[in-house]
Amino acid sequence: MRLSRYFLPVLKENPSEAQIVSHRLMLRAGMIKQSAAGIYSWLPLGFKVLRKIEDIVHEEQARAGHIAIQMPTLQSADLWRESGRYDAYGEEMLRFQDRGGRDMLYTPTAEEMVTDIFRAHVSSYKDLPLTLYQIQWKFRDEIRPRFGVMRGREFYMKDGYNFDLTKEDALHAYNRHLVSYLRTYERMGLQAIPMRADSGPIGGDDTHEFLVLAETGESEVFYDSAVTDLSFGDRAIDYDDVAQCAGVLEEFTSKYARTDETHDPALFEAVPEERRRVARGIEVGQIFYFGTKYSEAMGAVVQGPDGKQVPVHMGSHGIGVSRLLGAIIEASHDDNGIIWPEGVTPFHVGIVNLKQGDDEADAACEKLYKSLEAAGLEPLYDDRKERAGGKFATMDLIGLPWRITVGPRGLKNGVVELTSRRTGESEEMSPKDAVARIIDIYAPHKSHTSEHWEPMARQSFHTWL
Ligand code: 5CA
Repeated sequence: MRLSRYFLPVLKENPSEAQIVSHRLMLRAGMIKQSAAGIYSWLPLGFKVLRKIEDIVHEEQARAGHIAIQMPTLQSADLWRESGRYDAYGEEMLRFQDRGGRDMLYTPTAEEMVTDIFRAHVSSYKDLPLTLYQIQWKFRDEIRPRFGVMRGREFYMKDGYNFDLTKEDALHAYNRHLVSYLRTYERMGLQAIPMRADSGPIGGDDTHEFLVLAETGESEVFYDSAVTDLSFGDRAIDYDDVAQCAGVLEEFTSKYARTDETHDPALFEAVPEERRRVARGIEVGQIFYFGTKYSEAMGAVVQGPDGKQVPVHMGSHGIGVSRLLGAIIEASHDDNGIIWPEGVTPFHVGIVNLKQGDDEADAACEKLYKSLEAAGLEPLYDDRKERAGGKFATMDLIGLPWRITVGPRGLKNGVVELTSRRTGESEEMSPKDAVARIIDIYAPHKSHTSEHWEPMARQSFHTWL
């Protein structure tokens, strides 16, 4: 993309309504525009990152054997009356009537809808296990929408639902989700710690929230600092292997880590004092096992191996896809702007032409741009007739992890400058070497760390459906 032809409405001033850094930077970098309280339009740069995050979620769900569907945002109240949640959900649910006077709602979550699909089409244990998921807009009429996309009223969520014959099988589905979430967040450059939590209106006893530590987080959290030493890394995992998934759960959840809702001061005391931490966190996901709560209420039964009809065991599993943009920025920024992890960056590399209009500089930039595109990468070329300082400030603000700077002086010596946004370190090299370095940074074989994770393929997320 050439910046002169892009739509990147960056703001010079700090927007006064933004209380936390991620909200401020998303507005300043022209990623979102508020249209009503807690409701946003996604502008090109924000939309691109949202799609990158969505891609990773789809890839990791596919890897775990989960199957994508799409359910409607507008749902009939009747389904929710069957589960008893139409009355129980309260004021967070947006309700309205269609022209025929039928009660409708905008989906805040989709346990009822997915259970209805299941009971219409599945009648035998032979079709189990089954996990269906979607990535879809949700609406919750939060009392205090705030912090931009962090607590929206309309927000984008991955919600998955497992159907299993036995509690044991459903707990394997729970563990499988926990493992796939660890991978998912690490690929986004995040450490999200699974913490024992409270189930709220979804119901059930077994639930973990995934929290990203950040001073601006809305949840108070209590944990053993040993949990922050854990990383999933690039370990091979067989999602059908019950013992392996249980082993990962044990590794990541056996140390003390709880939100304020489930905090137990007596148990916390047992953690060695120097490892006790009280901090704040952003909830970026939650997994639940709730047994037969919905299947019994809604008649989602299958014929078991013994011929008897039994209600299926279920759980639901959510990732706050739109909230993740805020969480990633809270975890990765500096005074000059955002620092995107490679896994989610909207463009792989920025090209800054220090002297637009200079024949040699223009030609060198064009060549870099075309070589990077030919390698399947997306460069953002700042080809505007602006002074260098302004160009650097924009690149720093929007946070591309790598920048190639091209100027007539360097070109005289046959070099351009490659700069890391994270460390600020620059290196001079030939344009050819700079291209090779960028290709190498994003190459599939660099799958060994969370920042250089191998995408399953370089296609769009539609591949995973
Ligand atoms: N049905 C279950 C699992 S699919 C469910 O709804 N879980 S949830 O309520 O925990 O939501 C899942 C995730 O969505 C949360 O962990 C959080 O990251 C995100 N989320 C929830 N409410 C909001 C909100 N108002 N704004 C942005 N993200 C939100």
